[in-house]
Amino acid sequence: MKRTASVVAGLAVAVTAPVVAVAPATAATVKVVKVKDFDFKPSTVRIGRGGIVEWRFRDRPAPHNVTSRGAKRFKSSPSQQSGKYRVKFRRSGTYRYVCTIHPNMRGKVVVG
Ligand SMILES: [Cu+2]
Repeated sequence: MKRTASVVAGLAVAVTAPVVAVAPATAATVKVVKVKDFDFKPSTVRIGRGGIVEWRFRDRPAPHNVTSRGAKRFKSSPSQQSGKYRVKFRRSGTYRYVCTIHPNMRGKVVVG
């Protein structure tokens, strides 16, 4: 399935296991965050366990990234101008993240 392949591609840059997991053939909820106008829209996303957050980079030519704060749980390409990045959140909790290029760009994912 194309969706499964996309999730796996997102996992390639994941640092640790707890946040992401491959669950093939499961129709997981996907919530979209637009990366646009030097902001994450919406900046807070709530999702159930096992849900997927998909960041869509729409701020060309400005490059951005999605990098978890604190423990290194997820990290997109360091300088992304287009395309998307997906993370599957398996455990409950609040996951704060930032664009390391523009530290004022901050968001969070609330799982559970
Ligand atoms: Cu940025």
